Order: sequence, then C-alpha cells, then structure tokens
Amino acid sequence: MDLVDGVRKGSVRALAKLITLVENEQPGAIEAMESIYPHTGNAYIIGITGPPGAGKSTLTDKITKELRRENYTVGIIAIDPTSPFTGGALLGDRVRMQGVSNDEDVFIRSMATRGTLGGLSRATADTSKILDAYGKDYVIIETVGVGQDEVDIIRTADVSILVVIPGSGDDIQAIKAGIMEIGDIFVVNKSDREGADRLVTEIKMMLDLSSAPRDWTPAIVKTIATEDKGVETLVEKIKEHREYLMESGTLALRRKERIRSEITKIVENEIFRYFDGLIAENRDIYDQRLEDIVGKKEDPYLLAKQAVEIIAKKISKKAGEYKGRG
Ligand SMILES: Nc1nc2c(ncn2[C@@H]2O[C@H](COP(=O)(O)OP(=O)(O)O)[C@@H](O)[C@H]2O)c(=O)[nH]1
Ligand SMILES: [Mg+2]
Repeated sequence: MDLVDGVRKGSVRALAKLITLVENEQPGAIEAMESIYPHTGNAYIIGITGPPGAGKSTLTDKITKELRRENYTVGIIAIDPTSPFTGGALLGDRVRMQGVSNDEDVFIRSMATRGTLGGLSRATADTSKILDAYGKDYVIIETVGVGQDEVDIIRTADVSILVVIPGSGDDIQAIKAGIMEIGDIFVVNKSDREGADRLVTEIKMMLDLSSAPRDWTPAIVKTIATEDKGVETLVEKIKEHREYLMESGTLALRRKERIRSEITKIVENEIFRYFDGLIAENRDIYDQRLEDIVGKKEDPYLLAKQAVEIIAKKISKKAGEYKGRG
C-alpha cells in the first residue's frame, strides 16, 4: 500500500490522497484502513461542536496556535453539513483558520455530508485515524449543530467541547434538548457580549439539575476567540480533563466504546451497500413492488425480509470466495 507507506513516512501528498480515497470509499479504502489501524492511538482527539456562527472555527484556530506554541502537531477536520449546497461555509472555515493554515505542521481538511447513512461519521473517524497514523499529536474535529451524525462524531472524540454564545436563547434550548451529557467542557464564547456571566450561571444550574452520574465536573470557560482571550485556560482544561481520563481509566473505556460503535457503523455501511446494489440491479421490479405496497397489495415487511435473505446469501457467497482464496 504505497499511500499508507507515504503517510507513515510523513508525505503530505500521500496524506491528502489517502483521505480522499477513504472519504469516497474508493477501491482499496478498506485495505488501507486495515494497514493504518495498528499505527493509531497516539493522537488526542478534540471534538468541538455548537451552533453555526458560535466561533468554533475561530476557536479551533486559536487552540491550534496555542498547541503549536508547545510544538505539538495538529490535524483539523472541519465538517459542515450544508456545504454541498452553499459551498461558502467551507471557505469561511478556511478564512477563520488563516492563522494556522500556512503552518506546515497543521493539516486542515474540510469535509461535507456524505450521502450514505452514517457516512459522515465514518469518514470522519477514518480521517482522524489517518491523521493519527501520520503522527499528529492532536486532531481537532469541528462540527456544527446537534443532529445524530454530529453527536456520533463528537462521541468519537476523547474530549467534547460545546460552544455556546450569550444572547441567543435557542442555544440553551438546544443544550436542554439532550446534548448536555456529551459536553466535557463548555465554552461561552463571545464573552465580549452582554450576558456571558448569566449564561455561565445557567449552564452551571443545568449541570446541577442533570441526573447523569459523573466523576468529572464539566468545566465552563469564557472566551473571546477573536481576541485570543481565555484560550490558554481552555487548553489547560483540555489537558486537565485528559489527565482525569487517563488516571480514572475512562480514556480506555471511551476508546473501547468508540471502537464498538465504529464496528456497528462499518457493518451497517457494508450491509447498506449490498441493499443499494440490490435495488440498483432490480430498479423496475423494486418500483413496481413499491407501488403494490403503497396500494396495500403487498406489505413492506415481506419485501424487507426477502431483501435481507438475498443479501445474506450474497454475503455468504462472498465469504466462501474468500475462503477459497485463503
Ligand atoms: N464578538 C466576537 N465575535 C467572534 C468571537 N469569536 C468569533 N467571532 C466571530 O463570529 C463569526 C463566526 O465565527 P466562526 O469561527 O466562523 O464560527 P463557526 O460557524 O462556529 O465556526 C466570525 O465573524 C468571527 O469573527 C468572539 O469571541 N467575539
Ligand atoms: Mg466553522
């Protein structure tokens, strides 16, 4: 595997190419990930999420600068679910990360929503592993919002940072809606605006109310990303949290949990590909049967059961072929 070799030897070109290969699920992608995997586990993964415009990219830029001051290398994965349509958002991230985008020890990759189920979180997880194997000390994943894909992505991080800003009531609503539990560190960015202290109090109150059992009391940090204020404290908190994770054994548990959900994703993805192929091969029949189901002449359960049976046969045939080869 030339690309994997290239990545291991520090070639940025190989790095970019391998990420593209894996992101697009091109032939050889799975084999490449198989050879990448043994070289992972050294990078520390930071997940940053929050509503659009909260200052995540600006913060990522400043956190990266702080880490670079200490000579750590950094990989950044910026995810914007809306970008296939707007195109502009990714550019925005790049502009916001101008401070580090010319630093050759910082690698920035923008990623858009994938078509398939869970495709984005899989692509993100793989990219993060590739950056890890390349030798990055830190990988920062920036993602927008609170959808299931984003929650899955943030779960793949070692530390989850939730960014909120004063003066927008719906942010707190969003937190209430259920992502409160995933935040290890809360950042109240744009603290130059009115209401920052009130927001800190609100978050504290909500954390007190939350019944989720925890050994780590989530830190709350006020920042003004544009002025680089509070970022040093934030990086300190990231490190404190990392020490807690290591000493308590939680890091190992989290990583095991991550692998568990990744395996589920890989299996889902693989089976879904078979299903997609099956539909593509039988498009007319499928359409006709859909009509019948809509017209109550048939039911969806039978069709689904038959599809699963066909897929199972195809998979066992393929497994037989593997055995024959090996
Ligand atoms: N006033 C103020 N503006 C900020 C702060 N942080 C970021 N911004 C601005 O908020 C806008 C959105 O920032 P961006 O980092 O792109 O947000 P993202 O969508 O969460 O990545 C930009 O115009 C930033 O310059 C801050 O602490 N204070
Ligand atoms: Mg951004």
